[in-house]
Amino acid sequence: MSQARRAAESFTAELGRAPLGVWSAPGRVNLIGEHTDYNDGFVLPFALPHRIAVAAAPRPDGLLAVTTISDNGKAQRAEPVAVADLEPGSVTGWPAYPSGVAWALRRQGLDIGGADLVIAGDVPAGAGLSSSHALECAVALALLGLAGHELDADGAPTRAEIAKWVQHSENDFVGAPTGLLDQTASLCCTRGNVLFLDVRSGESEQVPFDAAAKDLAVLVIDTRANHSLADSAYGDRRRGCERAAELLGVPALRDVTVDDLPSALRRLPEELGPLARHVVTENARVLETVALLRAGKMAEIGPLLTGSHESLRDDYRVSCAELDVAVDAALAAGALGARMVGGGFGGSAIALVPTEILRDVRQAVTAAFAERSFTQPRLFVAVPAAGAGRDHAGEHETDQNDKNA
Ligand code: GAF
Repeated sequence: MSQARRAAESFTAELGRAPLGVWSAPGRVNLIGEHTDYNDGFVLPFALPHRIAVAAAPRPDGLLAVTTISDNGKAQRAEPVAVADLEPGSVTGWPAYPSGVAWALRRQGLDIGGADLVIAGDVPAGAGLSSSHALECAVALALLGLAGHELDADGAPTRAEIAKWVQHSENDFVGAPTGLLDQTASLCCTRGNVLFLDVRSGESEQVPFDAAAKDLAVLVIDTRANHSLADSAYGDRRRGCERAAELLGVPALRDVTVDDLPSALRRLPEELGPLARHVVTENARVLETVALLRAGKMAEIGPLLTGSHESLRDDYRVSCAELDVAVDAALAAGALGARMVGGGFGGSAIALVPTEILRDVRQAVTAAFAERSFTQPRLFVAVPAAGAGRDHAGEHETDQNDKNA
């Protein structure tokens, strides 16, 4: 059953009336371009078939009442909050995510009123696949839809604008200093494509990505590790990059080219050099990857993926034992390239694998984890799925089927 249908049926069961509509948004993997978004750089994500769906209806009393439905169908209700009274710090824990979106939309002057929201989803939480952003994007579309701003309609807020508002909610209400990658991926990706986004200009291009047509597959390896360092380390890295840009006299590390790098490194203190080197070389790797994909040379992007991992591991220092084992085992078994994705310190890796050896790579990764007594990883093949939108009966069923690939 699609997540949209689960959310709609749960809404009716919990609240005794039908929702006005259902909106959903996907998780993502980033093919390449990690920790570049908050440096004004380039990213290349695609949407997963896994989605978070929000069934919604307006409430006349101005309260936001949110219920989530767990995998086993159990409902968890957050304390209803008055939308007009929302301010940073007023809501904590998971309800801060939907509340923050309502707050951010109101800050744009949008007439967001009370609502009942029932949320169901299957984006693995804590797996670095952007479940919280999928939740926020789906809530944003639901609240906008209830307020009469139908997505993609004439005069409606654009997807890129909504992504910025969701980022505002995440940064200033939830308190996580994240960039624009995940929200833009969830809102702007399209089925069958990776999204090449220039974060500084906001320009984007849908680049076709049909791995199966090249006898390849993108294997996602959710390591199930989630190290507590992640939040503080993310902020540290971000501040380090901002400081490096300041010392170099540029608006952001995006402005340093690979040719400038040797002289830039001479001017930076020892602890900031590797951060800058990662960002500069990663931006270059994204551009090379896009050029190869445009030229139909998907198999040749493998070394760029692996180069990205090495840079994240050695220079940016956001990998961990589980991610390194996943990458090394996949490569040793014949993957063309592999890398960690997302913020790091746990979560998921991806591997680009010839389909004829997919089974061997899966087995090699599973065996490597067993050998080290790590929790068994969750493995699936990811195919670029549709971005966020309003769900009409059965609309995302094809994507749902892709999850079983
Ligand atoms: C997390 C953040 F939310 C993104 O903005 C991005 O910085 C990513 O880590 C690293 O590329 O997912």
